[in-house]
Amino acid sequence: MPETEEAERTSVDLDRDHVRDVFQAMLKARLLESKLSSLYKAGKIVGGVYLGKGQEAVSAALGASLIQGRDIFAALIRDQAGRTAFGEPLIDCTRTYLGSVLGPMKGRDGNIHRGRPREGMPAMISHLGAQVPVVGGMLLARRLKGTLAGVVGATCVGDGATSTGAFHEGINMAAVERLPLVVVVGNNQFAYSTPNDRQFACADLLDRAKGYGVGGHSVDGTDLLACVRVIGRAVRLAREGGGPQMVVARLLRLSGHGEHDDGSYVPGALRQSQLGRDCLETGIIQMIEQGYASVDEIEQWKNRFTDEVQAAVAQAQQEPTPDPWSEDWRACSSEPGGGI
Ligand SMILES: Cc1ncc(C[n+]2csc(CCOP(=O)(O)OP(=O)(O)O)c2C)c(N)n1
Repeated sequence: MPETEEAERTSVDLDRDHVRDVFQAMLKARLLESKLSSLYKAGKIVGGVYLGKGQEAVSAALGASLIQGRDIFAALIRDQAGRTAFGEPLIDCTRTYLGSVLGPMKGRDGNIHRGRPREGMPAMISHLGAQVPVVGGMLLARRLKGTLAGVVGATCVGDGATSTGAFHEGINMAAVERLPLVVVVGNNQFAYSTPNDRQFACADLLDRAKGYGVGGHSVDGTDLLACVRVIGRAVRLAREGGGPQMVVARLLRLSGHGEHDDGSYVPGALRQSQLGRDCLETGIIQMIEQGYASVDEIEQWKNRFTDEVQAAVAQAQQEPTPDPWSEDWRACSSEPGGGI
């Protein structure tokens, strides 16, 4: 049995508080995103809404394995849970979606394109795979400054992103430099409506890790505890000097590509398969059966997070949007010699 599958199945005790943190981030993200979906359908959000429904276990397991204030996390469109686990406040999300001038992007950039670079969260780049070289570059910069010790830089990508040039160049460079980079691939079987067999011809995306000489790990992305184990292990290996690590998580996205898409191209049989399990539902069962939380506790968390989501939406809704007449920002520098 490959080492990683063994790690996935092992019954090694997990840290109770850590598992509870991961689960709470999943739950909070699901509640927040279901509110965002309603706001979108009510016409209250400008631009697209992209959800991580079904991918929360993978994303939260990564976000919670990273150390706030030290590590780097470049979240992508399915990473509300990872952002929450890494410490992004809900208000950053609602302010950006609702265009508040008080948000981290000051109401100038849309929905998921938000970040706090100084706090280790580069603002999301839409171009697929592009964050792999960005995180690699940030790690290299820390090496040059002498501040890389004990740091991990991580990003998530989809299966489609693994066929882009930026992904390959980024992984290759990180492998050559043995950077502490973790790339988690959420293989949700589709890149928009293009299925895996029209995207790549290798048997498994892990073959790509082998090709570049980086550590490879495979995990059932619908299994909360397996995600905590396998992704946690990959982060630990990178932190301890093992070089770049790639995790491929098998799952299905339980929403359309964005809320404008009904996902009707996903075959029913796939939805009914193991891949189509809802990681939150599986996670609730695991939490209760394995004693990480009680039914009552989960109910209390749900109520508390629902209130927090409502409060974050209400606050952002009453805040001003940018005033074009008082904005002094421009894309091109007005400094002498600074323009294009
Ligand atoms: C370089 C580039 N090409 C195309 C797009 C348009 N686009 C955005 S998301 C997406 C599909 C992404 O699929 P995948 O990487 O599998 O991630 P998923 O959405 O399934 O999580 C495409 C084609 C883009 N953003 N960047």
